[in-house]
Amino acid sequence: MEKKFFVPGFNGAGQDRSIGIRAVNENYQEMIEFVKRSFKNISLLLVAFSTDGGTGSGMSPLLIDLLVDQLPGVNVGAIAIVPERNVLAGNRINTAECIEEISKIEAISSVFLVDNDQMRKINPQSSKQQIYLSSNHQVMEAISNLMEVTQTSSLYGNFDETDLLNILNTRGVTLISSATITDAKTTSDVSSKIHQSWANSIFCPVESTGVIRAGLIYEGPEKMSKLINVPSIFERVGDPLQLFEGTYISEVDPTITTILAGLPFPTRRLLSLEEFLEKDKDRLQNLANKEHTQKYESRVSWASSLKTKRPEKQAGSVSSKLSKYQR
Ligand SMILES: Nc1nc2c(ncn2[C@@H]2O[C@H](COP(=O)(O)OP(=O)(O)OP(=O)(O)O)[C@@H](O)[C@H]2O)c(=O)[nH]1
Ligand SMILES: [Mg+2]
Repeated sequence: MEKKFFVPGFNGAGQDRSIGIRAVNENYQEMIEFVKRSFKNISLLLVAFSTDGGTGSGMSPLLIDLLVDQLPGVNVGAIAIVPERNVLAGNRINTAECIEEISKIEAISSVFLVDNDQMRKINPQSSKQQIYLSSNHQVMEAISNLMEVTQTSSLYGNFDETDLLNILNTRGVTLISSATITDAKTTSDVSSKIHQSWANSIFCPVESTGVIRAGLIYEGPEKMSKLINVPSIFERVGDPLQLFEGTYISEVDPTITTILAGLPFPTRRLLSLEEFLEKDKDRLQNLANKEHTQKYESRVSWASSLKTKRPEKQAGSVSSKLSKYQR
């Protein structure tokens, strides 16, 4: 069933975040009631929005901050879209403001940063719609696959719902990725396949160390599972505080799914969006000032007088005309 709530009286924000914020300010009670009514018995709520528009970007940080208090027993996280590299200043400003606000919410759980650039890298020729569709699809697929795994039992070690929630309730940036390791011959092959999957997922690539909680799920033949070496997998990002593992032996192509949670915000990726503004600061400031000062001066204003009408004609007296023609 589709569950949608349209905030009455609002129809998009035209990239103006303050309109999104105002919509929540004026309607938060109805919005929270709607969420409570629509999603019963949940343990995690993920709020999905794009950071570079006005509506979602403006609304979501405030809404999440309210929801974390108003939904007892529910953890609240975010699925936030980071725009493609080539977007213009207005979008970049919104993303920077939105991500900063999201990162400061104290009681937030996982923040998934869906990077539209990642899809673009793989499909440079695709339309925006194709990029959006396939990234939406992959995000949902990644999350629902994980939930499916938690419903499966294994003699070799379960990855259950509590494990998943433990990871997803971690505050910070979270990433899910899968690597097929069919051709791997050594433990280092396996580790490097996993590292590649961190760089090529639909989420912002992992940039630095600092994973707090992680999950590692293996599906495939038993023989390949021997090539998994935890220290070498985490060498690049540092050992997490807790690792939750699941091993599911079957004859499918060997696949390793990793979940990294508690990562710091990807400074380099976000800087690449911000740098464009910094580099173009003077020109952008000029553009903004010009809006209020610019004028056009016509060179033919003198010509306006050509059109001035003759003064109202005053009826002369008959006698004066008669006398004028008198001979
Ligand atoms: N991955 C993905 N990105 C999307 C999708 N829809 C929108 N985007 C991203 O969201 C950005 C802006 O989206 P908008 O739909 O304009 O944002 P909004 O929240 O509606 O805000 P306003 O239109 O300004 O009111 C785009 O530049 C994309 O980065 C989607 O379905 N998938
Ligand atoms: Mg829109």
